Amino acid sequence: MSKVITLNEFIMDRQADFTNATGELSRILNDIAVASKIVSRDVRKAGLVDHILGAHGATNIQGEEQQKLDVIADEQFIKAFENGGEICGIASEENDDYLAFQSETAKNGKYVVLFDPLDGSSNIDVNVSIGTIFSIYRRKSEQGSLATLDDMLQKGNEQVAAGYVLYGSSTMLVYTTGRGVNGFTLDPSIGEFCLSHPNMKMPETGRIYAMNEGNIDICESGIKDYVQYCQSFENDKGAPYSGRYIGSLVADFHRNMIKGGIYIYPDTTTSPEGKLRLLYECNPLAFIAEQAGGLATTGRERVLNIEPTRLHQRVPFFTGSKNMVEKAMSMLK
Ligand code: P6P
Repeated sequence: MSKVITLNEFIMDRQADFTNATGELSRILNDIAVASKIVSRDVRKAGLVDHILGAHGATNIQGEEQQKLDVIADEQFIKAFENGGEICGIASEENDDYLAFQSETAKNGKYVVLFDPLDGSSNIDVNVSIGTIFSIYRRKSEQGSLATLDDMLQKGNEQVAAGYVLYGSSTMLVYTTGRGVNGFTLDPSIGEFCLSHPNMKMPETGRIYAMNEGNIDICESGIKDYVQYCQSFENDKGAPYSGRYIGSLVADFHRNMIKGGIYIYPDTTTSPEGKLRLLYECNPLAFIAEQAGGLATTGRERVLNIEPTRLHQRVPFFTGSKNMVEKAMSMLK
């Protein structure tokens, strides 16, 4: 039986890879891991504790009812970042504006984190997997000052790290710092994330396409052509395609990381910019997809090249196995 490598050990070992690493990024990743364990504990009992279930009543900037777990998760991560001492500010799906932390310690932080604390939360009541998505940047503003909006509006290719936590049949944390992608599974018996998926690579092709086909008549015809292609032909390994759509981005994305596949959320007549948010959903997953050998585009351009203009801006999102994303893009007019 091989030695169990915990996330802490892995981060410390990898810290040596970075010549000028001073441990700050390692501490941030550990803070995320601790907050994720707490959120995982709360998610696992969501069906039992009435005070958590049900809409929080308030609605977030997306106009979506906030499930109480959304708010709890958001607060958990903000507390971890604010007290960690490395982060000077954050932006979150659940907060209309970015937050610049006020303490002298936090103002000396060199990084900012953008995150979606609990994506897919509308699935909580039906016990479907949900996830956290995060993206870490070096600040652009002067150390010692308050974080600024410019610190948040950076291109995806400026990320120093990105990852997701999947609260599924097990709780997994998957992240990259630009040197490949590694996955860790939470062992609740010891409370540690343990290396379970070293050096993750997204299969170049797959047989799964994930899209809300209810939108098929309100998006561009090339997408309908691609879906019909999947329904009529076999993939380049002679296997028939299958439609699988969980309706929870992190779960659909992670399945494609393991098995290969494509996830498409296009722009539609009702969502002309698409539904998914650039800064804390598409950019971090695009970083991971590319590091694992996959692709992430808007259907026309590389997601990581997009110059952001608004915190909660949305983009169309095509991500997954290289061959499948290229095929889908070739069918767009
Ligand atoms: P639809 C959840 O709200 C989410 O942001 C993603 O997790 C998911 O992939 C998508 O929206 C589902 O959207 O319109 O298909 O219900």
